[in-house]
Amino acid sequence: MSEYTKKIIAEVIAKNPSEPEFHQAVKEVTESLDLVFEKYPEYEAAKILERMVEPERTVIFRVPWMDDQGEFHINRGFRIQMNSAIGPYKGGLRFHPSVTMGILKFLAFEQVFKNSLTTLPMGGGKGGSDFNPKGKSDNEIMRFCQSFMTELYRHIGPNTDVPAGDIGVGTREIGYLFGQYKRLKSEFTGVLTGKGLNWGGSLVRPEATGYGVVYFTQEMLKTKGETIDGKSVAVSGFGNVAWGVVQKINELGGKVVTLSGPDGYIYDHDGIKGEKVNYLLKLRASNKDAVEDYAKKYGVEFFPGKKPWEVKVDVAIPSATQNEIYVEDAKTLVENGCVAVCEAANMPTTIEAYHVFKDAGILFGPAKAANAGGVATSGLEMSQDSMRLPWSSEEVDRRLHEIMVRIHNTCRTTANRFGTPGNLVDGANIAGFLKVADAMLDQGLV
Ligand code: 2IT
Repeated sequence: MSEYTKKIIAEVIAKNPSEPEFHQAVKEVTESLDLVFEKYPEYEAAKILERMVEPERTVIFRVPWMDDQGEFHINRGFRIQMNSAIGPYKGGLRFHPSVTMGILKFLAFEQVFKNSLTTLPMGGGKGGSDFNPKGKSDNEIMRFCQSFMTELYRHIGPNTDVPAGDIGVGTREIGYLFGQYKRLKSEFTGVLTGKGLNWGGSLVRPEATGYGVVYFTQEMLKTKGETIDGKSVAVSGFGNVAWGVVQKINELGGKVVTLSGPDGYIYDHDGIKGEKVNYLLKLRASNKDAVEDYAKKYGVEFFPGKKPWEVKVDVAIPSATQNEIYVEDAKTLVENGCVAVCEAANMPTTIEAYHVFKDAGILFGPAKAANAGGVATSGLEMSQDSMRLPWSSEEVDRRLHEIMVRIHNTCRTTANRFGTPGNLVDGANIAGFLKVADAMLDQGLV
């Protein structure tokens, strides 16, 4: 790393001392950007990266709500408006007890690069709350969402900032949030994405992140003359993203043999297919945040407290959350003959574990490129909302597929151009950066 980027990282750590995930995300991007700064000194001169690590705005607010027994609860709500150089802030809301400023800043930072890669006009943002949906009733979720929006509404808007879902926020939560926004503003607009189909949502948005990851994996495999057909796949998580991944892998002739939750992982030798796929939606809606029920229901093995990376598979698609693949997991996957890892969750691989994959020379799809199909389809939802004209699922899926092929191409050609052929991490970081950085230069001191 250059002295310049080392200095930036030291400053980020000093200024944000209790945000290790944010440090990690900045480090990971910065490892690639030295290649840019050497070639184009104008970005360093204009302190573009120093600006990009500082959010344009952050909002923290109190979210008071009452449970079904009448007890008061206070949670913390956040929205990080990271970068609006190429469009309105765009990014999901995460409801999970692990949510802190540092987690959301890492996600917002990643989102800036990801949204840039989609080719659609979206800036980057992220938000959420430390609210834990586990064990909550539907009414409790609704009251929480209404209270959350009662503050958030003044900071967002269809041309300002357009939130969506993330962990703990699906169509149900988006519905309650949207309903409250509409009451407060007397406005029916595309202020959120991931909406229901009857009220401005887009076909294929629920599946889009998972589909996009598999399209991206398909493109990676193609460069080695391989396909998904006949491949065994380990998936972690069991939520919305995993659900989409499983469907598309099945469609393309692959077999997903694992899923995981905070409680452990399940191994289904026959593959997760047929009605088992939609059972994932029930697991998620149950608010139990556990995967063991799958093993009980379908009589397959459950490994408590373990992660699926010990299973011998051809492809790994981490789809749960950040930092779920460590060095030891990476080594095991490589030793077991895994040929491709594609990140469906945000930052599931630690920097050290990524270096294991890189040194082994296996295919690696970084999240900000590989999982961009979710937010890209949110962008397509925004287009449909603006036109007030819904597209067919074929139309949306065709555009999503095209976007994923294009992102993969961009990552490859950018990696070539900067002298790291085949390195999609460098390609994604650099291509994502350049578009935003150039827009910032064009707009002056912003
Ligand atoms: O991490 C992500 O890209 C998302 N949670 C989706 C964001 C969006 O605005 O659709």
